Amino acid sequence: MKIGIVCYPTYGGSGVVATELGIELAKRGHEVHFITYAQPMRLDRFQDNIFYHEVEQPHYPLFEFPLYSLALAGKIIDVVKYEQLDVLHVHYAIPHAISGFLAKEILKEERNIALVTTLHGTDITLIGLEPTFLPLVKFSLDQSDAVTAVSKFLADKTVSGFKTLHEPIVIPNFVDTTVYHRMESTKIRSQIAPNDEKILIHVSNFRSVKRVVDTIHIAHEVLKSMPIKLVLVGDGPDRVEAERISRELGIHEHVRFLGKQNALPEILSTADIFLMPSQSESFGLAALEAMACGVPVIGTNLGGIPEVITHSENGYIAELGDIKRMAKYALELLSNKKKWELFSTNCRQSAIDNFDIHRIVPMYEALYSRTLQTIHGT
Ligand code: GMT
Repeated sequence: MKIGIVCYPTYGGSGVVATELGIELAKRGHEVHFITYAQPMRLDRFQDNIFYHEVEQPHYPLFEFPLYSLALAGKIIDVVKYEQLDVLHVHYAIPHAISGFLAKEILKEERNIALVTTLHGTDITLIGLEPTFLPLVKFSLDQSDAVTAVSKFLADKTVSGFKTLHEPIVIPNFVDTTVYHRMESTKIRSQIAPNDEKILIHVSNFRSVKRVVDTIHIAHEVLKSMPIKLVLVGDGPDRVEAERISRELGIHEHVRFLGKQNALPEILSTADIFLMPSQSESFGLAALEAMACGVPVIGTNLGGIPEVITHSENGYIAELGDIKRMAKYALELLSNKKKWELFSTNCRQSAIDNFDIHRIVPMYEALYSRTLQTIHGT
């Protein structure tokens, strides 16, 4: 198939999923065309069958605000027409599903393309619910030929929040367990924890929903009982506050801010526990990547997190903001080698059994084929 993929190219989870999906589809023989405003972050290696089309922003004195949605629709029309695409797969509803619909409508006489929309999180749980966007999102979902959500939680939220005509199909996020696995990491580990301290890790874009400051408070609690290091990977709005709190609590020497990093499997392999104290998380891709590297996760009982972590089997789940309980769970695992090893093995196994890329990507392929058959009446 010839597949167009529209996504945010930046650090967010939806861009990561879209890019990894495109790369895997290309490996499986499909022709994949990324249509984005910048090179997707994970599109960092050469791969046959992959093409990249950059959306250019029009500049005109009359346009006080950038017209990205329209520029994107125009670019999609161009690519569908000249590259003869069969499927357009848009990730994150706003504005991608709306631009996709517009392009599909404009093209319908000459090329009937299958429009597939994948919902990722705040497009449904937060920003999409704003009165300005809600009718646009609902309309574009009802007009998509197929809609998927990355968790059951998100599919349910879509139906309850938008009263969509159809329930989204759940296709969970995935990880390449041959890339994400526990690997030799003695060198990085000794740099981060020179006295062989245990390592807690958190990876995110430091937006407020991620509750990065909670990770500092958890580390502060754990440090009362044992020496540890807290490693924070990523960057974003809450970094400054997290740095300030760690200094205020006097634990800054035990907290390492690594900023944005690409060598995630290596860094995750140094860790003993992954912290995900999020306030909202439709899936928790970062937790899954950690689990594939054998790192048990302590997370909140919100959104799709319980669909990824099984409490007391491969990690722990606590109430939002319950710092003391999360610290207690961390201590329980860090001080019981046998238990940690069991959880670590279970994490890896769950990633392989339930979320491996080779299990999930065929679900998208099957969906594309079904959708094409439906729209072409074959
Ligand atoms: O920033 C993004 O690209 C998407 C972001 C969001 O805010 O919607 O992340 C969501 O998509 C990821 C990939 O499907 C999920 O793993 C995250 O849980 C989800 N984030 C939230 O729901 C807050």
